[in-house]
Amino acid sequence: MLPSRSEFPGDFIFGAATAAYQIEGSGFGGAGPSHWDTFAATPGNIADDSSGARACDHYHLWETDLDLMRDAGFDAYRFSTSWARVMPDGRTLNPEGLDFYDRLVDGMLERGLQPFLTLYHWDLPAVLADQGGWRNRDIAALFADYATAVQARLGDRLASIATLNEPWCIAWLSHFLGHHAPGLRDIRAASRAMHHVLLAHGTAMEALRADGARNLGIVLNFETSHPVDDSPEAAESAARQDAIYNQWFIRALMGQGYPETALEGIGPHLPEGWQHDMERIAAPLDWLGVNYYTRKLHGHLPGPWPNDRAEDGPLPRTRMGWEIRPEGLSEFLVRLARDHIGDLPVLVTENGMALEPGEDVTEDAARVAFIGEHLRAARSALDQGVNLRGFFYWSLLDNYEWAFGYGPRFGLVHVDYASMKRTPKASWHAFRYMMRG
Ligand code: PNW
Repeated sequence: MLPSRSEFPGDFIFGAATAAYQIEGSGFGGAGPSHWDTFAATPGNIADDSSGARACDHYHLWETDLDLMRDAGFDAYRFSTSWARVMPDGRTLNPEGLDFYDRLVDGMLERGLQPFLTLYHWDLPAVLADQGGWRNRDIAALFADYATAVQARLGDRLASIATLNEPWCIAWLSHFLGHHAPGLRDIRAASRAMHHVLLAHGTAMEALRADGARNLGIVLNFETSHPVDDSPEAAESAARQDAIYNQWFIRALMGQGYPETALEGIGPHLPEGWQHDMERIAAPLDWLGVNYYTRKLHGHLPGPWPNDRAEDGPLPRTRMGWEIRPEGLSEFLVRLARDHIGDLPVLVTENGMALEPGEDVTEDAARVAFIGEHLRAARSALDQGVNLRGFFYWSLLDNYEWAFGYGPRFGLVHVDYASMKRTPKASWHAFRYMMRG
């Protein structure tokens, strides 16, 4: 059972989230290829060697999907625009792409759903990736141009805009750990990306403000870092990962500077003169988005900085292997308010779980329990004074789970990838029951 809606403030926003590449289908409607199309085309990069070429065919079934959002009774829908669809070469407008999002936003308003846009959820135009992508400083101005083009067309009807989804994933997971496009394992590339994502955010913020855009934010992912044992090396490793994962971005955004523990290894590779960008990066935000899924245990690994070994501990896990630890959500929200953001409005922009294969059915009681526990953790953060304004479940639909392909299913709604039939799961019904209050 989910908690009752009346346990939350009257204007608390409930919604579900998706991302363009994971649901739309790519490579038609005038869209250019993104670096995810090229990354997925290399055998071995994706668990089932699949791509987002068809995904959930949301590009054609978007009305059905918005109906599912409305019928669940949600207040808001968090979606993303694809840069490669809006600008196939990263620079030139594709009117057909913007037309699609124009219809989508009108469709949300017709159904009483507030449109929460994310401008970048990882589908970088392949042309820009070939020019160095997030390693190249030019990305900042190009991203700002893309942001203002979308704002010019949709801005009058949007409830809010997030610049980037999960800079840690864009920079570190993709350029140091190599799990996501462009699949690099290179500390220099990763370090530059760690700075350029933030510079792109700050540059876009400035341009969007100048164009009168409202309610601007960014979405960060957080993962509590715990030492794997009681050795001093493990304590050091957990602290280092906390600095890279949980502090790097929020500190810079709040004008607190990059954390020393992370600068030790990243600093030597940062672009020259990076200090002069810090003011632009710290452009005032209207809200912060928090994505929370799990925790990690960290220990020492021989090798070059950051010589970390990450593990999952003994708690029950989801299909992703991620431990379930709801109290981490309230801990993070409280810590963010105390150490970084104070009273700034915050939204949980993603939280969700994938089920074990075989459990990927519509009777997803484990998911209902997971959501209930995390909503209670969100409620606890409110009780502790956090200015929490809403909660978005990840995801509305089963969809393309990046490097894991179509295996893990996060949806409130089951998708049959052969027929594209949508079937609401018990978790969708639980939300519907809750939303009716
Ligand atoms: C988020 N990690 O990704 C994304 O915003 C979604 O697109 C994605 O489907 C969802 O979480 C579930 O995975 C993450 O390795 C991917 O720490 C990987 C990590 C964190 C977040």
